Amino acid sequence: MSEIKALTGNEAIAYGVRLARPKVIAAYPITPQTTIVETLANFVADGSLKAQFVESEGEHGAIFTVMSAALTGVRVFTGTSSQGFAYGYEAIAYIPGRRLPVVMAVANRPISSPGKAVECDHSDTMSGRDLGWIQLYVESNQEALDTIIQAYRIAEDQKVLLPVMVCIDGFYITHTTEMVQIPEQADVDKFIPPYEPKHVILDPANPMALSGGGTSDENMGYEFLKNEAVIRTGDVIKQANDEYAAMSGRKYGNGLVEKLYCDDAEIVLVTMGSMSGNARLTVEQLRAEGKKVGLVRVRSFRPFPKDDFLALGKKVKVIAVVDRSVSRGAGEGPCVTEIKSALYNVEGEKARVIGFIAGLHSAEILTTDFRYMADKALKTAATGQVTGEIEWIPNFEITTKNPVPVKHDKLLYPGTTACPGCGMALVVRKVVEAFGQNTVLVENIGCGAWNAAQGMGSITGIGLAAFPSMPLPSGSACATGISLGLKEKGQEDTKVVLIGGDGSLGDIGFTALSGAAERNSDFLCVTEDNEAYANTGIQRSGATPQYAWTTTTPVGEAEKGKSTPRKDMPLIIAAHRVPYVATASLAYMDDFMKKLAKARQMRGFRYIHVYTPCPTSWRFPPEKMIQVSRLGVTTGIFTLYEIEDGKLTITVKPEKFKPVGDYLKLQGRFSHLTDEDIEKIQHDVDIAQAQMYDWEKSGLSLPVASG
Ligand SMILES: Cc1ncc(C[n+]2csc(CCOP(=O)(O)OP(=O)(O)O)c2C)c(N)n1
Ligand code: SF4
Ligand SMILES: [Mg+2]
Repeated sequence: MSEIKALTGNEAIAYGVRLARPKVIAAYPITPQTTIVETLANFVADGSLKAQFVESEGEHGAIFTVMSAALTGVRVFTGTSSQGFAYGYEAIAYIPGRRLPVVMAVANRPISSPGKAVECDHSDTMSGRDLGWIQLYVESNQEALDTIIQAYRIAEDQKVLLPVMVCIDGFYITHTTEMVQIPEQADVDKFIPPYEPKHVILDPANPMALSGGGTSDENMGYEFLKNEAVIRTGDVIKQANDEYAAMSGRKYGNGLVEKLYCDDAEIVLVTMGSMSGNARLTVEQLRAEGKKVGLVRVRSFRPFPKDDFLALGKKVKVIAVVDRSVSRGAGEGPCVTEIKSALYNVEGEKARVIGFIAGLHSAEILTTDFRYMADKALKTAATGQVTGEIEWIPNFEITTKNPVPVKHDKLLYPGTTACPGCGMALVVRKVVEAFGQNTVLVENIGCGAWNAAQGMGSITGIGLAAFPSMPLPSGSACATGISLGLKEKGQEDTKVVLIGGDGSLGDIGFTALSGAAERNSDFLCVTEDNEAYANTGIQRSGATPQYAWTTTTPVGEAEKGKSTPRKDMPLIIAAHRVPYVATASLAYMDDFMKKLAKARQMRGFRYIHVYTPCPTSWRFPPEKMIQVSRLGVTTGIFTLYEIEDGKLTITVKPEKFKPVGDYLKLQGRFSHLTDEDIEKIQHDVDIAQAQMYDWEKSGLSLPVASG
């Protein structure tokens, strides 16, 4: 008997993925996709999914990892959203040309415009609609699960061999709970038998090299074939939909579009994704009032169901299309453009096409809005006149206000939106105190920017010139640009400080950080190390210590927290031979302030790494923040030091080290450790401490790169 469970849309996706039995999964957390990855991590940890699970350093890496695993002939899965889609774009664009059946779930969310963009619309996936991916947009949690399974069937079909994006509306679907029927594993195994590609590209038994070249003519030929394959996929999607219906009893229209009351309709509304529920309700109400209104939900945007709209365009008077994204400059949404283009060459009577841009950044599309749209379409049908071909709806605030300078009377204001006991707010405050007014503060997205310094310039936060939401991978590049711009303007006295998390600076943004260090760019970088991606819900980062529980390094039958030791960022930066590297702790504030003052006086690239315990992720009571910080140092887990000219000075030397258990046992993230595990950690810490003290005593400096 198949099971029925209450699942969020993201969990439904993860259940679908587990049923498909992929061999390699790689992903990077981003709201609102994160819980897909977390659920899959749990499946791997509890042994119910046998797959290699890669917690990647960013989306670029995650998507290239699954692409490359697919090159060896195994089934793969990844997922992303918004900025992650943008950051992974090179990899996303690479895959269709290699004809690899990668399946990727995308939790639809806008790509950042000036304001915050943690909402829902289709502008992320729409920006990749022409790359050669199949794009399926779903309406419900059940359809999300079913479509993931169908996606493998479609992608792996010999007539297709293309990647498939399963697009689910962020928050509306990803985070709402519905009853979902989970198909039987045996049925799914029959529907998508093990992936056995007829050609494995990277196979030593049959060596071949993927050409990066080709003549212009040959390459144009490949483009032709790719385009043909996407178009051809329409029939495969239909067949998969029919056969899935035979297996599960669930059918989604003809696979490409789902129609309601279209046979005798005078006008039809066209929708995509979660908005279709309100549209359906409105159409039912209008029908009850005797109005000849129909609904078409576009499920497959690529391939676009041109034939369905050709047929419809000959039957109905008006097609009213609702787009949840906009082709800026074209003045309309991508779906309306497709439908107009499909109908352009139709001879004789054909439907008029009108469009609505709605629901951007999660603006609600209510039944009253759909009623308004349907009324407009009915009026157009009655008069034959199109007035206002494209309309933005519902009402929104036109944000054309001129910026009004805010009068600041303080550098620091009380209050923060961080969790109680968060160390980050303290770090930001101490940096501002030490650096003063003539400073530009750059903050990478993460808890520090969103929480610790949130409200800058209003009643909480700080009153400095600041850019508090630099894209996760690029804070160091942005700080470089700001410092060079100020120099060109003769404002060399203005200091630039970049604050970011261990995840942003150490993983996804490490390339830019290393570049800035190697160039000796003129700014201070402060890393707030809370040993996790806290802002997205406590996933593992490169700085997460071995054995620690996080949502992507769970503790289960098959796993015991993170399996590898933490990345030592300050020492890696020191290897760049920059003017100044230091570590700091919130329990040793004098030491931290001295280091900030020293870094302020210097020029070039300076780096301070602050161990910043996070009560929420590390699972200890907020009032113990300073105690945990202090124990981190007195047990020898963290060493407080400075490195100048490659030489190490330890700045805080506990008289006698305490046992590491005192530190570990205060934190829930280590609660699964046995006495034996703790002994092993003690052994590692003893060695690391001895090495640091020996290095200082030797007076030796870090080797300089030759050449
Ligand atoms: C390209 C990209 N991918 C993913 C995200 C989602 N994201 C926002 S904050 C964050 C975690 C950052 O971790 P860290 O730098 O350690 O900061 P913390 O929240 O722990 O302070 C992630 C993964 C993003 N903003 N951009
Ligand atoms: S999750 Fe941790 S780092 Fe983020 S605001 Fe809360 S305590 Fe601070
Ligand atoms: Mg962090």
